[in-house]
Amino acid sequence: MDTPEQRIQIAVQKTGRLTEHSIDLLERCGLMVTKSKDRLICYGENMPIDLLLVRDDDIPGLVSEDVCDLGIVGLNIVEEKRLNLESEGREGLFKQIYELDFGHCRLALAAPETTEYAGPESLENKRIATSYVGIVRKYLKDNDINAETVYFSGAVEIAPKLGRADYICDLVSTGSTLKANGLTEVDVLMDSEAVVIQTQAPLGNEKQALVDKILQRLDGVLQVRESKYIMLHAPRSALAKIRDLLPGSEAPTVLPLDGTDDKVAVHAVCRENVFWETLENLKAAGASSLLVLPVEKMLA
Ligand code: PRT
Ligand code: ZN
Repeated sequence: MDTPEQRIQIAVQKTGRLTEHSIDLLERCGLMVTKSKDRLICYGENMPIDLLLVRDDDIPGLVSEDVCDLGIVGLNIVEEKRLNLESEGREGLFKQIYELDFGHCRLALAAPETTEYAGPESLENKRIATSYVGIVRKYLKDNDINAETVYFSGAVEIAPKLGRADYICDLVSTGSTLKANGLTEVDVLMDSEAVVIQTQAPLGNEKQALVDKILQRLDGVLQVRESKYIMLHAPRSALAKIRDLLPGSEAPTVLPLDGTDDKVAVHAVCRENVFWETLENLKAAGASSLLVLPVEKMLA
């Protein structure tokens, strides 16, 4: 049995927008977890990796304080925590290593529809309600603006109606929450998505090897997300043109076809989606018997 010191702890959001995607991603890296009743910790069954299920706001702190080795959290939360620590004269002891391409949103500034916004200078002497005080203050400082930040832990969008603020700064994905509250997006402070962060504390050799392994698998899972395996037949004379048309592929494999001298089979991994237009262009260049398959795993 592994001692806790030898096991990797990964902090993941307990319940929320990132939970399902985060666990699904780790499962696609080969991790099988036992979901305990209280679901505070999910123990890895086939690897010495456990998931700590917590509020997303706590994740950068847990990784920074070395309670967890890795964490999956929105970049918005990471940046806010980093600025909060910085304002206390401390440094966030975590490094951001991977963008995970889910949980996309933007931290946007919005105002009642009647407000006329002409750039950051319109914020001078105004009140901005937000849960992201650190990021908003930095934005104001960078733009040399004097404005007041009003902290709201949730339901930020009702602040103007309550007369508590002139503007709000909150996360937006579809924009329907803003619309429902009579607000218009006027500026974007940052784009965000889920990221993996890692503690800066040195891990022992064994633990580091396991972290490297899980990160390599993560890389493999992320790389194949859009990747396709494409197979086609082509006349040798059309090879150069066909190679140019294959989207995001490295050197394709060219195989002889039994019974013909001038025709070959071409196999390639394309790291981008393959659209119908691409197939039609390949066909027009002389390709035939085109087949496109999804890629499940990849190890470079
Ligand atoms: O309980 P815990 O603290 O863990 O969860 P939470 O309620 O703080 O976070 P949660 O689950 O709402 O969001 C987790 C992360 O998902 C955020 O930190 C972001 O990185 C990311 N994310 C992506 C979002 C959104 N999209 C999003 N739309 N987080 C919040 N929202 C809010 C938005 O502010 C608005 O109020 O969802 C509402 C709907 O958005 P619209 O624009 O689609 O209407
Ligand atoms: Zn939260």
